Amino acid sequence: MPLLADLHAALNQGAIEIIDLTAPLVATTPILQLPEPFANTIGFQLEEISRYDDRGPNWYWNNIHTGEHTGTHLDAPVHWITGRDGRDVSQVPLTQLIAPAAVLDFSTEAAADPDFLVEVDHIKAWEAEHGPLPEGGWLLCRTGWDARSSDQDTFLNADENGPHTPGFSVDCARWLATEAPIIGLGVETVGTDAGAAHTFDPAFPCHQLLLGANKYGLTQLQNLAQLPPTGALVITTPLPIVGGSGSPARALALVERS
Ligand code: 23J
Ligand code: MN
Repeated sequence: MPLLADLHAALNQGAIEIIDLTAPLVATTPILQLPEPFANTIGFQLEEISRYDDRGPNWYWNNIHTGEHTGTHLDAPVHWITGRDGRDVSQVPLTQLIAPAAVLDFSTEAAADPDFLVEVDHIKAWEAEHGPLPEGGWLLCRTGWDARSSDQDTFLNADENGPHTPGFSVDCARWLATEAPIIGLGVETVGTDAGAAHTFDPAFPCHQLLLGANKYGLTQLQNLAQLPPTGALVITTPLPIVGGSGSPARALALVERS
C-alpha cells in the first residue's frame, strides 16, 4: 500500500500543508494564575549546562524547568478529581494522538465580549452548516486569543474580579462531555475553561465534566485561523510522563490544499 509514500509526496508538494498549532516555549510563555490559597505551576525556563565552554567544550545543552501545564499542552483525565481513575498522560492511545478536528470560530463574539461563553446552540448551528462533530476527533475553538499569547497580562486579561477570557457554559461543557462524539476540546486560551469559570457551578466545568468523561483538553493553541471548519487532521505529541497529569506538546495540523 503506497499510502505513506503518497502522504509524504503530498506533504513535499504542498498538497497537504502542515500548520503549527504550538506556542513557542520561552520564559515569558503565559501561565495560569490561580488565586490564593491555591498552588501555581512554574513557567518555562532553560538552565544552561554547558555552551562550548569549560563545562563542555564542544557541546551546548540545557536542563528544562517547566510545569506539565505550561504553554501548549494536553490535559489528561487524571488532572481532575473526576478523572482520577482515568488515563494519565502516558496512557493516551496513539490513535487519539492523530485525530480529525472540527474548527469553530468565535473570534468575533470574543472580541466583543471577553467573557463570551459557547453554548450548545452555537455548536448545533455549526453542525447544521458543516455536519456532525467528528467521531473520535477534536473540537477546536478559535477565539482570536492566540494574538495575545506573547503577553501574560493581555492573555490572562484579569482585573479585580479575576480573569476575563472566553470559554464554555456549564450546559455546553456537559453536552461536550456526555453527548458529543469528540475525544477532547482544544482552545487558544490558558485553559479549556473560561476565565470566570471559578464562579460557575460546578467550578471549572470543562475540566470537571470532560476530564471526568475520560476526554482531553488541549490549550494555548495558535493558528487555528488557518484551519478549515472540517477536514484538518491534528497530530498531538505529549511526552509520555508516567503518572503525569498533562504535558507540553507540539500540536500540528495537516490540511489539504486544493
Ligand atoms: C488547575 C486548576 C484550574 C485550572 C487548570 C489547572 C488549568 O487550566 C489547566 O491548565 O489544566 S483552570
Ligand atoms: Mn492544563
